Amino acid sequence: MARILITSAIPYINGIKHLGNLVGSQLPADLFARYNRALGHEVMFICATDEHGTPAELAAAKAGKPVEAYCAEMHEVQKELAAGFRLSFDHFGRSSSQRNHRLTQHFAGKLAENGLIREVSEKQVYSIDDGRFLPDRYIEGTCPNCGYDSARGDQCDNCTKQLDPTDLINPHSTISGSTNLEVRETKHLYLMQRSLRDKLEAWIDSKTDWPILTTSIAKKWLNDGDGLQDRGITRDLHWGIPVKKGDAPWPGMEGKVFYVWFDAPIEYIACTAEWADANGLGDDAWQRWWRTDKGAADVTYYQFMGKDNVPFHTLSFPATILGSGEPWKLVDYLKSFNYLNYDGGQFSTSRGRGVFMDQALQVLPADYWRWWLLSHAPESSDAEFTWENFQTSVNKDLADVLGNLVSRVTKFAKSKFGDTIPAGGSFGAQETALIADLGARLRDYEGFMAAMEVRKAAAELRAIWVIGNEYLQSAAPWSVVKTDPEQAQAMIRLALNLIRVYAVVSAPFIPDASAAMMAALNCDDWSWPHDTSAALRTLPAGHGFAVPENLFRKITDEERADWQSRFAGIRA
Ligand code: B3M
Ligand code: ZN
Repeated sequence: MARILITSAIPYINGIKHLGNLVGSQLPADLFARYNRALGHEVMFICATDEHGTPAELAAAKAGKPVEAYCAEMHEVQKELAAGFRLSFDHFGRSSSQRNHRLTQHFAGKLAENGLIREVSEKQVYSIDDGRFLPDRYIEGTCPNCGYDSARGDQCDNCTKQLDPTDLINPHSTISGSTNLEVRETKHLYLMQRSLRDKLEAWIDSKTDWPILTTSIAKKWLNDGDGLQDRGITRDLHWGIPVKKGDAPWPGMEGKVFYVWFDAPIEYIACTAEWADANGLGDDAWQRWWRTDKGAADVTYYQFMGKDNVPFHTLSFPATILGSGEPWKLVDYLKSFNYLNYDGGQFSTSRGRGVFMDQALQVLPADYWRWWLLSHAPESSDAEFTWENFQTSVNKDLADVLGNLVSRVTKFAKSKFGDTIPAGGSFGAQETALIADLGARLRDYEGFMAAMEVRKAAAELRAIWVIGNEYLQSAAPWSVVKTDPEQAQAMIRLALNLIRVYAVVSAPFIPDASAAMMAALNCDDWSWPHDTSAALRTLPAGHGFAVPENLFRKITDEERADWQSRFAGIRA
């Protein structure tokens, strides 16, 4: 049994996430967590809301609420939606937790102790009309690297370069649009990432099995131009984690908070401590996941995120960890995703374009979305959601292939042989062939799942469903029953067992349908089919079963057209 730590990028608090966000981090992380639990591994799956920074302050102001209350409310909203999508986090925490306050201050203190923090008096953009400093995201202008005209103060969305607000050409405030900006003096802490460059490079170079997307982004920011830059880790904001050196005050930094990207990844660790607190466990319970001196040496740590988050996880966060000089766990495998587009354009939270998590669940249950999103995950390139494609996938893969098999087999079995699994006959050549074919495909499926090849795993799972249909098509128990009822009984016994195997192996993708299949089989044996032949003999003759409700319904052309126009506009 292995020990597997999984974190998903933690979603910003300021609004409901769209399906592009979901498929780029939380959903594939959930797939991987469920798969590893199904194999019997010990899994810790962590996610949280990312609650600090200007976006949270501004969203709260817009909602007319104090920022603490706004964050508390939005955390509950996101938590409920995560549950709606069956995201099986062991804990869904909050980056504003006391645990994260203490741990973030602890890391900053260690970094200072190790000579990796310097104080910088810097000039920062102050918006006279807004009456405040304008950090990061609330200044837009032209990217000095690629010329994109809507680059944000912290990063260019076009070329992914991490930026400082003063780098921008022709800057303006995104709060008011004002260009009435001036540069004022303020003091900030900088993490001296440059001094950690060699360590970071050696570490990245040791990750020979990372996806190309991940390594190429990491290498790019390590080596491009003048290479890795020291990063400001404090901000002139009210809402955030107060700047302290461990437990001690930090002279000269009163009234300032840590930069949201400094504390957000630390929340992965803090969240595991929140999990321990919530379960009445001591510090050793979470430290055995994170501290290699306290039991985490045998943990394998996987991170899931969209490609825009990769630089922060391959450079900034590892710099914090390595710079602390303490034996914290570093990520072992970083799975990153391209973007999902929406119907000929981009999903966009700020512009309200696309389908958002709450809207999706109002239209159809989670499994339909999980299946489409995962089977079309933007891995090797960007992918696109269209309603036509969604309709086709749901109707063909889920309704015609899987749903139809389950309903056909259970209905036929019940009508011919009653409420229990029939005892007659024995497996012949066709059944033996199916067992061999299924076994080979299951091993391929396991390979893709272990490698987090999400699309390939989905395609293999679909192929696993298809061979069951093909078997039934050619074995044709509905004809055989007329001439050789014993043989037809053996076929149906196999087919009912096949449904159990399908429930087990499909559960990481479509957990609700799997549960319904298992319930119809009056069974709770979720053991993984390592031995295909034995797995297809698990449910014995005489075992009771029922015909389940239709597992999946088809999407009609009218519905498709209706949803397409309903979600064509801008979300209010
Ligand atoms: N909240 C960005 C995002 O939601 C950011 C991720 C933080 S991961 C530590 O894409
Ligand atoms: Zn750029």
